[in-house]
Amino acid sequence: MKTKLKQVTGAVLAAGLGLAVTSSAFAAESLQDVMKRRNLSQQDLLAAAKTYTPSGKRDEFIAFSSGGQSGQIIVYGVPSMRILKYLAVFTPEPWQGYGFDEESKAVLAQGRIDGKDITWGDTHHPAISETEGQYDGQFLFINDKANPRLAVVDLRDFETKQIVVNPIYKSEHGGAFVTPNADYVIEAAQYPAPLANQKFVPLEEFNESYRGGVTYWKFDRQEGRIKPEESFSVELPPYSQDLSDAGKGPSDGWSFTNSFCSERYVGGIEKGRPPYEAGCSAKDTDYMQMINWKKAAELVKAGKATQVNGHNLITIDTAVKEGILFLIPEPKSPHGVDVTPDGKFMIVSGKLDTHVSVYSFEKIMGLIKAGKYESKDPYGIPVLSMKDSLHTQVELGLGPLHTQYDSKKCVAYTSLYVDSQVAKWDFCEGKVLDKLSVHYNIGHLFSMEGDSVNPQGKYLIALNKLSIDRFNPVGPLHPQNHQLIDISNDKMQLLYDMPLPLGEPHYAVGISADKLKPAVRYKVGTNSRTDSVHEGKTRAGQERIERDGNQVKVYATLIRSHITPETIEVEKGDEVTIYLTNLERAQDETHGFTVSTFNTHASIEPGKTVSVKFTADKEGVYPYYCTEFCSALHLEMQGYLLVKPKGYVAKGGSLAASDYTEDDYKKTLKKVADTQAVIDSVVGYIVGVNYKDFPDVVAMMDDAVDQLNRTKEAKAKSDAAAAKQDWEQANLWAEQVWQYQVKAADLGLRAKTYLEQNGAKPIK
Ligand code: K7E
Ligand code: CUA
Repeated sequence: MKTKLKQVTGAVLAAGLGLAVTSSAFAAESLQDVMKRRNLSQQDLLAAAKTYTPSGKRDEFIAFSSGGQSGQIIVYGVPSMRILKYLAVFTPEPWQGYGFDEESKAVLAQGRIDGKDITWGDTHHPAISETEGQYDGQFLFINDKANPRLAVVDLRDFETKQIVVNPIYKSEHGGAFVTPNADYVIEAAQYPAPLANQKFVPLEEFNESYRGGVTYWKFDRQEGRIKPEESFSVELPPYSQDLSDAGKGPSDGWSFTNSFCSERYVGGIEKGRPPYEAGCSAKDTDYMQMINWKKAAELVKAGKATQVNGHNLITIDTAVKEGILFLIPEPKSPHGVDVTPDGKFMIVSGKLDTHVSVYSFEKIMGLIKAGKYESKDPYGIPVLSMKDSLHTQVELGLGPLHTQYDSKKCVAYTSLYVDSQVAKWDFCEGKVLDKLSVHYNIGHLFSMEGDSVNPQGKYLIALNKLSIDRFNPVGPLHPQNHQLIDISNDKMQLLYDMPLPLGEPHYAVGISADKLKPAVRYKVGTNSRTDSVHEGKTRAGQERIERDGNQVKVYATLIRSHITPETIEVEKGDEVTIYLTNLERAQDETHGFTVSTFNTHASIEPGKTVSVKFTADKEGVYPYYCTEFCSALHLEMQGYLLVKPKGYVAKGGSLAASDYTEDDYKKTLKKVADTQAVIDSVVGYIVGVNYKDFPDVVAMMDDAVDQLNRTKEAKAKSDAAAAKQDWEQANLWAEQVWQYQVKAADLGLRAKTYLEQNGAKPIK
């Protein structure tokens, strides 16, 4: 039950009855008592103090974590580790109406491949849009490894706006990574395949006809959308491309992509061949693939790209001829490549090597300028000397994977998968500074804004896989474990374990909370998925049902606590579209909408217009209702869809009556008068302070005035009925007056509380 009801009824009662106060005779527990009872150490208390976030307090950072196989994104606060939201991206999610209303279905439909719906994703790497290399908090991108796709989330409303399908890959992994001004979003392939769609090529022709690549999706910040026609890819050999990163500072304009299985080994264990894992790690080195994407973009503009599946592709031959593609050996089966905040170094971790390798961009440029190549790979791509490209190599431990950066100069953190540790080290000097054991099999790790040019330090989070033994058992499939680590001091301190039960998160990013400025409502009539005015936008009083042949369009509105219209009559076989506009302006006055058994659901936040569509293919009576506990009379926020047989003729008759008396009517009038007194006192307070300085309060007051304005018509109807001594109608319309009052009082009390908590000042 929402507290609003309690507030209103409480206030109504308090006006007449006064309040009882309860007291307690129990002694309070001391900190020592609690430590003893819960078996906590001093160190535990210290950790608790660093992560505990008191009720009502907010987090300093917000993390966006991939949701792995859930195809979603998980949003949580740091350091509290409180989950705030799951963002529906590639997978239907009913709470948000995602995949159940027409607007979000249209977004999901952008992700269809070969004409088929794909209703899940394997999300790996979220990336926040950047301005000059710093997180700007405007957009979020994430990839789908399984079905090569990329999604755009707008952080103004935390909704997925666009899904683009990679036109040439069959899987991808090295995305999403943004260039320093988010001009491009990088997405690299993973498992090589023929680039032409639906083309069969036998595995025997792997070396000749299978390919990988890196795609650069052009992002239009103004529109908040990727422009596929201005995007392009650079073709790469059938080495399995892996993680990528964009250069910054001195290395801006370049991108770096690791590879594994540069052996180009093809397994076939069922035919007696050694498996992929053996053949793919036979050589000592794989290749880092360096691409000058700025020059590549110019080549595309100059018409030097070929078209594959209608997409711009710079072939390996063109890339080599134009001098925009180079290879550098790296220790075998590398995983992460992470450009340092100053853009001078690329740090590569080899899963099967105990070292991290720090490559010097300056040295590499020296080799390229001097034309000093060690060799060429089988596709004619120049290979630079690994030795001459390295700044240093540091032995960290077993299974280094990913690296993040601190606000302190030269300080990096690398995850050690096999050792289950985090290594803190200095990449300038090449020395280890500290090591911390984490729970188990750490994959990625992330520090706050730790892959930007301006890392914030303070916290590091370890993303552990396969969280055996850690939490209360919940069956053979375990949650994952995100571990919060304090990195503000020389020694790292483990603070907290958070189970994440929504797929396997790979990477996550953390941003200063004050950079996020999401809206609390939409402009009335907004289609949130296209950011434009919805064709079904409906204002109060414009509600209607239109029919054109068997097409029925319902223009409905929602406001506490009714849906207009309250009855929808259609015939069997009709195609029904219901446009739903939430007329509220107050924060969080969300309504939901569903019709029994038509597999449809919408979440309608203030101002939003969404539509649900279905064929009324069965006769019957189907209640519809609001699915969000939005108000005291939420359960009454209902209506009926009546699907009549074709050609049904009404039999006449009237709706059941309740026989209200004059007494009932008078009681209702008393209730109305009492509530009005509460409203008057609340309004007295609000207009006595500088409420106009608080936009949220102004919005609440707008809604409250709306509600009160409606009482006039209801009161006129009530008075007219009373004059005719029709106590039934007189009482019911008086009840409706009270409904409007209750909602106005509710808003008024919320506004008053808000003003009191936010330091409103009396006006003279
Ligand atoms: Cu799991 Cu970045 Cu996809 Cu490493 S990746 S762990
Ligand atoms: Cu609207 Cu419940």
